[in-house]
Amino acid sequence: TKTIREALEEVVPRKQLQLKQLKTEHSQAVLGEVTVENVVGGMRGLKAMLWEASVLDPIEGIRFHGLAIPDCQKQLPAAPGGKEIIAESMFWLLLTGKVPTEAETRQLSRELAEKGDLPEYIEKLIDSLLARLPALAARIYRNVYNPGKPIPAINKDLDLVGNYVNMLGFGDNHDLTEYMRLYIAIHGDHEGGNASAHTTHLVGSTLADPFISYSAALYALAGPLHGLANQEVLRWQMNMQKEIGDEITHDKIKEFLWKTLKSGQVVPGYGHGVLRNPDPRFMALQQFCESRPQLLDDRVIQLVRKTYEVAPAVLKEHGKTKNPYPNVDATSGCVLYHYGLTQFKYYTVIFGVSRALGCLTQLVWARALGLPIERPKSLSMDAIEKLIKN
Ligand code: FAM
Repeated sequence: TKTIREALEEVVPRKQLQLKQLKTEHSQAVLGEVTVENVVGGMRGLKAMLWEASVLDPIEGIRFHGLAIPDCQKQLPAAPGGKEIIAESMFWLLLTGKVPTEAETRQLSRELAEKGDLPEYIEKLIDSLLARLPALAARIYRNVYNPGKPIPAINKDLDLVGNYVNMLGFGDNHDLTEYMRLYIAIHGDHEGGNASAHTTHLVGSTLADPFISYSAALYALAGPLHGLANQEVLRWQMNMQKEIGDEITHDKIKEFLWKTLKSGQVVPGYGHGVLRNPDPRFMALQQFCESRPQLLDDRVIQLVRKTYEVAPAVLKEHGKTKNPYPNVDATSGCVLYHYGLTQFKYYTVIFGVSRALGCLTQLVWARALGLPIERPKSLSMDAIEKLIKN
């Protein structure tokens, strides 16, 4: 059984060599062209960033080192007594590119639980942040919503998310624990260009420490077009429920969707900067609901499902968004709500605990490969016009 350090040590020299070869043999190779649309359109589509752990295909969705979410669900070890992927097995895959064995996963759980004896260069990057993040996020939750109640100590025999749910005060809810394991594993990374990942990378490229780099990312995650969307979705769904009453019909949902769009708002949970199909993370969370009859009886969960049946056609007719399909946020909050984690404001914090997996993985790689400070060239509109004329 390898430790995560040993697994990483095997990969680092190979990747360092790969980067060296790219730099020496192919540094002038052209990867694409830069158009005015790229520059004025938020850099969408511009291939301008190195990111190792995941690649987002517009149609198939996210792949972690080539593995799609259903592959991860088949191959990555779950918690003892559980079925869903856990953060540790996902983190191992993201960091090393390899599927860990069950024993390696358990060992990483224990190392994190004990804030283990990791070597110094990755200790700073992984152990000091990743292992403590659930406890920190749980303390915030308990202080804000349940002040005065004691927080249970970390159980060294439990996985990271098992401990997190326990500290949040829901440890006896096995289904919520399993949901959170799946949620946190599949939100772990989504390529490098999304706002939070890119922020970590940019700030980290100044050699700011991981706490500062990831704190900056959380501010990006807090925007309603990014991580805050998951709480916005639930608020919006509940307003819809209030307005349309007990009898949920496709026509009533359609009417509500049009009302949202005509008021100039976006439909939260729909659309994406890269994806052009229903998000496989949305599908994985929907499948979780379908395997549990009590979730299917929940009215908000039914409303999410029914909205999915009509929203893509409405958004196509509206004609603006390039992707009329749901992203993961369209469904993630309603299941938390069902299980009693009803404080919307906290949902983006859970996303933040999860996204640390991918962002910190890339920080490790940025350090291991000695990537330079990020510094793209900016252009004024006058400069763009001059370049076009030439
Ligand atoms: N409802 C209505 N209009 C939408 C829309 C939606 N869900 N998504 C995009 N549009 C509009 C968009 O506002 C833009 O309009 P203008 O031309 O008037 O500016 C037009 O369609 C083209 O946008 P796009 O190229 O399809 O999307 P972008 O790449 O600019 O933006 C998102 C991507 C995700 C910011 C956008 O789809 C959105 O605002 N969605 C709703 C918020 C949301 O669910 N965010 C969560 C994203 C999630 F993946 C995450 O980060 N967790």
